[in-house]
Amino acid sequence: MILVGENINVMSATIGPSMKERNPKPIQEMAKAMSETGVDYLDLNIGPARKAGDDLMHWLVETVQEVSDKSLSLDTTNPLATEAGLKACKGKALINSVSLQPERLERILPLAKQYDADMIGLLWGVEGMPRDANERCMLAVDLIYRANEAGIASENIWIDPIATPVSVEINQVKSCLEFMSMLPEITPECKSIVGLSNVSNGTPTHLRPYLNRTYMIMLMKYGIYSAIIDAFDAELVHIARGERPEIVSLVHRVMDGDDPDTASLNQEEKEYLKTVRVLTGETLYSDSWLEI
Ligand code: THG
Repeated sequence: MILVGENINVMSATIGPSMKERNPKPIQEMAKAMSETGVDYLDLNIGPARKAGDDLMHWLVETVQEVSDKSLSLDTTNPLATEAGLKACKGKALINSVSLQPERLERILPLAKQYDADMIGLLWGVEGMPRDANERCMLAVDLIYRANEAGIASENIWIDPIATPVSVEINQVKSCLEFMSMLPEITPECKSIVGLSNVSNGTPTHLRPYLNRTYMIMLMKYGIYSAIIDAFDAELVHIARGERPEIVSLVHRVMDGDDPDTASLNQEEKEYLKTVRVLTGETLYSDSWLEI
């Protein structure tokens, strides 16, 4: 799997102010630390960056490239900032969060073509969030058609069905997964990506990794190509690298309807079992799901 580290983002308590002050040190330290975790891409998330976003993204790309050779993902809704980032990127860039608003597509698709960049097609439509797997399919078809029309090959498109917090709406967690099982039929060429931390948003910080890791394993059953992750979750990276096949196999068996005897499971296996039951909707989410 391809892993995109999410930690350089404007919402972060240390990175946000460093971006604002153009203070390179905390950002370069973060980029160096992330580069050692085994992620493939660094996501540079500057948010909407309405004011001087182009200056910020240009500075950020150069600042990160001084200390890291990782590929970069440009995450902003400001198209001027995207273009400034594309100009500064040494390698093939990934343009993040290309949603289906016509004005956004009009600006971004020609940039993706011009700079020969990959793009993340975010399944966010004119009416906002898709409600189920079918709406995601319709948005995906629409997005791929428009991108192809603009000269972008399907293999350069990474489809993101948008993961949502398990504590808010379990049906959306299920739809995102269901969509992933349908994607190869819609388009065998396109790649896929999911922001795993979205799933655990709003849950207790120390428990987030359980949800992120288990959801990734569930998505792996349907051949997910890549994930946006907390680069410092070393266990998540191990799993993605195929180093925990027995845990992956347990989760997949449970998804197929297997009901293992809990007495035969160790502590870690029990935790995965409880978490997969929450993410399939069989158990209602509560902050104490691991203790029940
Ligand atoms: N899909 C795509 N792009 C995305 C997302 C997605 N970009 C943004 C987001 N989702 C992925 N990035 C993050 C970044 C940080 C967090 C979650 C997702 C996060 N941060 C901690 C918090 O808010 O509590 C800590 C922040 C800090 O470092 O202080 O959870 O789905 N295409």
